Amino acid sequence: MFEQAKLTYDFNALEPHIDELTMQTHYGKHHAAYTNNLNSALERLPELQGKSIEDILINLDSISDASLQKAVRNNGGGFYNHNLYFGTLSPNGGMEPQGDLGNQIKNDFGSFDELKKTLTAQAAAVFGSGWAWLSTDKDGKLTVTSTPNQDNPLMTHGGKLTPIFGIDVWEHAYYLKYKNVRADYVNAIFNVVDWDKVAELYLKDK
Ligand code: MN3
Repeated sequence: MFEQAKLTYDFNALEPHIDELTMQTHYGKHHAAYTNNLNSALERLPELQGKSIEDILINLDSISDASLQKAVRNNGGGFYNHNLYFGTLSPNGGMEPQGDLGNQIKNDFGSFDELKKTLTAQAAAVFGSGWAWLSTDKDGKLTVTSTPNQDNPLMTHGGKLTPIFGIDVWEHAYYLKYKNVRADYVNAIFNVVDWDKVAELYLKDK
């Protein structure tokens, strides 16, 4: 049984950048539904019992039943992606990345501002629902990509990339406050990114 990671802040804590009602709905309804639906699908896949979500998502092809594979892809992706998303936001965020992550960003993108531009452009370019990602490989090199739906870099790169930060650009992430203006939401989210947390994930996963 997978469980949603507990939020370390209140639903209203990310105001005004992410509004309370969006957080309630996003965490309390959307993320909860992905988690429940993942657990339901896994009840029919006893061979996956005890495996980590990362392992399951990297090896989706091992699920031979096409509809179950799709259910695990969509809901397992939704479960994992939102744990990462909510876990890297914080009312105390918005600072610049420091330490090894800060140095690697300068190395791979030139500056933190350039990384933000690249992530923002990827987020804007997603047609329909999806995500923009910052990922690391085993050598610590950083890459920005995007995926449709609830896919993520674990799936698209067969475990060679591990996401350490993702921007959810599904309309449910921003529509209540920002309506159709995705760009304003993407700009605002940088005020609440906990780069210390992202740096922790970077050191763990590189
Ligand atoms: Mn979402």
